[in-house]
Amino acid sequence: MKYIVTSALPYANGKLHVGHVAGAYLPADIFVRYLRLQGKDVVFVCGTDEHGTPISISADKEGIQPIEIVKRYHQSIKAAFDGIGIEFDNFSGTARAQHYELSQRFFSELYENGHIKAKTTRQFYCENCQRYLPDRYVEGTCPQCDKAGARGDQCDACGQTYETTALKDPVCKICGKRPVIKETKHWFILLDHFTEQLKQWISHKDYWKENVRNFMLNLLDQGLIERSITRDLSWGVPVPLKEAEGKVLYVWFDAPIGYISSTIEWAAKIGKPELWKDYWLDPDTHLIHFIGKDNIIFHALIWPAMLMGQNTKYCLPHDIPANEFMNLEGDKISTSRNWAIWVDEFVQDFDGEYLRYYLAANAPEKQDADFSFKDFQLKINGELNNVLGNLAHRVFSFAAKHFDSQIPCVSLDETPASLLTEADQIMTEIAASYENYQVKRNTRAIIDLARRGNRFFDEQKPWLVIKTDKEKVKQTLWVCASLLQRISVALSPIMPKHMLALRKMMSLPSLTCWQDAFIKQDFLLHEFKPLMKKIPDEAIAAQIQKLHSKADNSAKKDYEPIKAQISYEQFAALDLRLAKVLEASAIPKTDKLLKLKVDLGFETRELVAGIAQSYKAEDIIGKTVTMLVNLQPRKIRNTMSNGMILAAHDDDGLHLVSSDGGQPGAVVQ
Ligand code: B3M
Ligand code: ZN
Repeated sequence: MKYIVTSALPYANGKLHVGHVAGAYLPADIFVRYLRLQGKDVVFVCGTDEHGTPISISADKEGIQPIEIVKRYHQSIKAAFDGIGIEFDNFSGTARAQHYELSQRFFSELYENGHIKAKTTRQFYCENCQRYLPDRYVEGTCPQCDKAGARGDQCDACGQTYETTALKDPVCKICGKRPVIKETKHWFILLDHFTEQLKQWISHKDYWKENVRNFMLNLLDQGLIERSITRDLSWGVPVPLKEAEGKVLYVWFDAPIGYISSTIEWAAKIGKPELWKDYWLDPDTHLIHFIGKDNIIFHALIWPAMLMGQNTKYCLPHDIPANEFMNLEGDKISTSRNWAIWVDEFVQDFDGEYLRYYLAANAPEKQDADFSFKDFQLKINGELNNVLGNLAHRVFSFAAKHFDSQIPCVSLDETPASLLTEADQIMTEIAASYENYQVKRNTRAIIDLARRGNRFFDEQKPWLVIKTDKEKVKQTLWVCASLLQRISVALSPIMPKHMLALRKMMSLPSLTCWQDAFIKQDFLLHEFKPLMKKIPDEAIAAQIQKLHSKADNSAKKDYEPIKAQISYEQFAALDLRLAKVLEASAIPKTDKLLKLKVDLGFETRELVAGIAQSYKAEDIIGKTVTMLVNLQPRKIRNTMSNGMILAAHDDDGLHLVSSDGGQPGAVVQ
């Protein structure tokens, strides 16, 4: 049996935070590692979702092309996955040529098979920007809950989706003007064509998570409606129809196709370009989509319908484990308020596998979970260190002291033998939980195994018995080491590197399969060092402080108070000019100051500018900037500074106010 395991494609529009990881990525990675231990044939794919209005809006704001935003975040997201050991077989992106081609083929086949129809619709249109305003390009008041800040397609406050034109008090996100309503043609997928097939398909899915299955049954009950799958945008996969020029496929139409195009890319990369077909074109393949709960409708309804409408017979999703959300310190994670823990920063401060363990132990499987730094510390110190690390330490150091680091396999009396029998039962339960995506339960079961080992060690009192019955102590040590051997397998999907280290310390070969847990053998200890490290209180206090100060800073940004009013005369007293930077050099022994020579047309001047933390000298030579030329000269570090250049500052640092044309000396007013 083959498996295709996927994780929702993260938008290439921001960094990865712990909430993302907890929902769609870590559970998938753990599942794949487990399947591989069971010898299953799995391909694990993902990639960035590179279309959609948030990306083109970010690009508009920065004055760059969407592909630049995409490249930036694709890299950053990939690095974050590497940092926490999430290892896809392929991590692609949806702006690649073969993804375009496949997405267009999906559209064309649905179209030719009569599952798509065109309709004239009403859309917001900004006359100032001369463009339609799909989805997030327009903002207004929610027609359902009356809260401001609702988007064109959805209100984040109440979670409702609605017809864009229902939005009250709409404004264009680009220029802030009020848009008009204009007609435009769009293409819709006729979901009701698939009602019977979907009902039939879902009737066999009694093993699905309840939230996903009920959601689907509910939708099917209500009756399926047609959904628009095109947009008036320039960034996206062009709609492959002559009459649809200038329109692109809706991001949610092309995104799931990315699962297939990523697999195609993988097959080509490993030199077996046809291999993807063995997975996707086999109806028995277990296609498993790990997602967050907000993506259920797309994966459980629209995507299967898209697959059903193709001539090519792709396999359909076998299971869709959708997770709930993760909050942070009791509050919803919010990237705009900077209330988030970014994975790349976190792994600078802590071992990435500690994060994996914590997110697994606290997985939002059945309900929303909360990330709390104190709880993180408690789990790492209290469970990994005090229970698991402690068991390894006491067993290994005892064996080093009394048995020359050898723990030979011995035959067991009833009590130690029954401990291993129980352990093997727990191992069976652990395997079953991995199969059902219940990683939270497994962290408990595994720590419980270690706890049993500690209890057994305590009860057997080897430090006393060693004086009278060496053989009995050998049994104690071998049983505890055998528990550690089982743990080195059971915990490896969650903490692969640490478990590899544990196996090395016991001279066990690298893992090949789940059965490695049960091989009876002698253990020879090899350079053992502490398996886990404790997280000190200061480290946690520093994280909590960092989190709050980042959030405060981002909140402040919104409320920078306006200074007292001034008269026009006061403003006119400022003599602002364009100035071209001729020379720039760092001032020695300072890290903020640059010495500049600028051309003002009528003269050149020297001045000192406090911009060195954001600009290198060579970055600004040749730039035309804005300068206050009638400011009293001032001596700074032995240089007479004759004027001041203007810069804006925000969280990212300083940004020189430069001009897009004009001669040096020109008056700015
Ligand atoms: N990019 C949405 C999300 O991250 C999305 C998933 C696509 S999966 C095909 O919520
Ligand atoms: Zn506009």
